[in-house]
Amino acid sequence: MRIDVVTIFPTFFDVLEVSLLGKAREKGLLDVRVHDLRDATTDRHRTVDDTPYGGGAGMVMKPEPWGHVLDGIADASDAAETDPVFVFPSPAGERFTQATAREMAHEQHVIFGCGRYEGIDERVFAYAATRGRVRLVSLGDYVLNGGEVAAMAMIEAIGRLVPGVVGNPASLVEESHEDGLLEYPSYTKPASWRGYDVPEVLLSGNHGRIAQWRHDQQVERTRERRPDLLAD
Ligand code: 6GU
Repeated sequence: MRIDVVTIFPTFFDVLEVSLLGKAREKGLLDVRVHDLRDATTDRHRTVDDTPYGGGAGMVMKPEPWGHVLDGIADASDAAETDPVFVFPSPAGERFTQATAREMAHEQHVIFGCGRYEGIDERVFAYAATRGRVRLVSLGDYVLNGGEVAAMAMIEAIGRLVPGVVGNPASLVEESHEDGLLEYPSYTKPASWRGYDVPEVLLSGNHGRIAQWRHDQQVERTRERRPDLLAD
């Protein structure tokens, strides 16, 4: 899977060199390329933003550098590939969920456009739609300073679902959100620790009872912590 990231803070993405995703890149499972938006500017000050038409607080990212860099990435795209998906992290986007991550893990090419300031000139999204599919995607109902941290979270959520990235695929199945419920609680040795005991059922060796208990725990936790998930 090919992932391009456009940002004015390319070093944010240095962390993608470590841990599971770093290994996946070494193995060639993920081809991640980070582009500095300022390299696509033409003025001496490498300007990427300007004041908003209509007035208001803050600055808006100018369309020209975005057009230039998105063209460069789309043109370099393998001609045989299906159209890329442009993902613009935005608190004004659709909600990013495990289902979104699963969909995107099937893509050949995802391009993340990280906005800063008050956002990106709206015409950039319309233009990107002529070069691929476009999605504005939000992590949740709170505001970050820019798309970088959100893109990183999405890249990790998507990347770990790409076949081969997580060593034991079975470990992806019983996670929170995979079946619409929160994960059941986990325990390891010792069976007794500082007065806290591992639930007896887990020591019973009765796999049917264990499965039932785990499922009950999932439902109970979900009802307590995330009743909205049960409503769906
Ligand atoms: Cl995707 N971007 C920004 N800037 N803030 C957010 C977000 C995204 N998701 C939640 N807050």
